Amino acid sequence: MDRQDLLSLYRQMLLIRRFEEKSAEMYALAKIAGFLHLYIGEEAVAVGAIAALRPDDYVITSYRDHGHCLARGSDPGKVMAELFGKATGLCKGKGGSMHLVDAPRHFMGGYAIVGGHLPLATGLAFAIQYRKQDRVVLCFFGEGALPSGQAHEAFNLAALWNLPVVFICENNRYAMGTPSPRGLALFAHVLETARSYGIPAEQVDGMDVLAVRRLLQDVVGRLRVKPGPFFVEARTYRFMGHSMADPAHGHYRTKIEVEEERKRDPLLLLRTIVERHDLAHEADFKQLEREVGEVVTTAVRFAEDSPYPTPAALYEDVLVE
Ligand SMILES: Cc1ncc(C[n+]2csc(CCOP(=O)(O)OP(=O)(O)O)c2C)c(N)n1
Repeated sequence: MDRQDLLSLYRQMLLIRRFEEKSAEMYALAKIAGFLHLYIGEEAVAVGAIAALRPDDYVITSYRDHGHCLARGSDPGKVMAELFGKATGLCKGKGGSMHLVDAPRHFMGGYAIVGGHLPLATGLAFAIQYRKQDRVVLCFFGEGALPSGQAHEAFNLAALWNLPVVFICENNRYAMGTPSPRGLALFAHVLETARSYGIPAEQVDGMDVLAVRRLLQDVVGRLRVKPGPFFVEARTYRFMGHSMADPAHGHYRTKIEVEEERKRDPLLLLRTIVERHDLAHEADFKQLEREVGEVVTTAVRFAEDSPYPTPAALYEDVLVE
């Protein structure tokens, strides 16, 4: 990878980080209502994986979706306006944080029901096969979705019909306030869960954007030629609470653990590599901070200045018999 590529990955992760820090601030000011689940700490998974895609490939994810949407190239102003519930938002302010969708970018959402979107991912992959295309689907979800019935139905059909879908399990070791080893009988057997359906599976360091990108480039390249599902377990960690309603650690994990994990901050890891290879320096990173800061400020200004949907909008985009 050259300097340009490396800095582009860094910039995307930085944008997600600063965008979400700002949205947390806006939430505290009550400019954003409802739920707000931050992806801070997990940026390398979405950025690394989505970097391996073509623009016509599909991406689908859970409610922790800001990072994936921004990594797919959605306009930060429209994403922020959606969080604000404004008419200029990605979904005209009707979806909010958990339901971002950007169809022109083939970003299919944003789903709040744990495990609910896995069958949709399989369905998208079926559509690709039916139309004889060489596109792929990336489906992101937390490890908490793994024991759900829908996940198994999705794995079964994807394996049975050799559908081009990569299931990416973002294993951050917690499902809300429950350490996953306490809630999931399969926690020690995540890869075997997929393999039991005949789906090849690999683990990757989800804090290392380059490792994620390398694996996904390899997998996606192979799936285009020989379709079939693949399963990735990305070992990652969320630095914030489950949602803005929760503290960063609370009773279920210690402050020391969070501090320890922060030493492997994906931004820090990439920056260290770039600096070690003498490809960029303090001034370059300061410049990136300035640029990204400006993008986020502009996004907030756009959201603030935008109107709320009118009452009449209640009757638009609704399927009525
Ligand atoms: C079917 C269903 N059950 C319960 C919930 C409530 N809930 C929201 S998030 C969550 C934990 C999910 O954890 P995980 O899948 O590991 O994802 P993470 O939040 O760690 O990214 C639960 C139980 C839900 N949204 N949907």
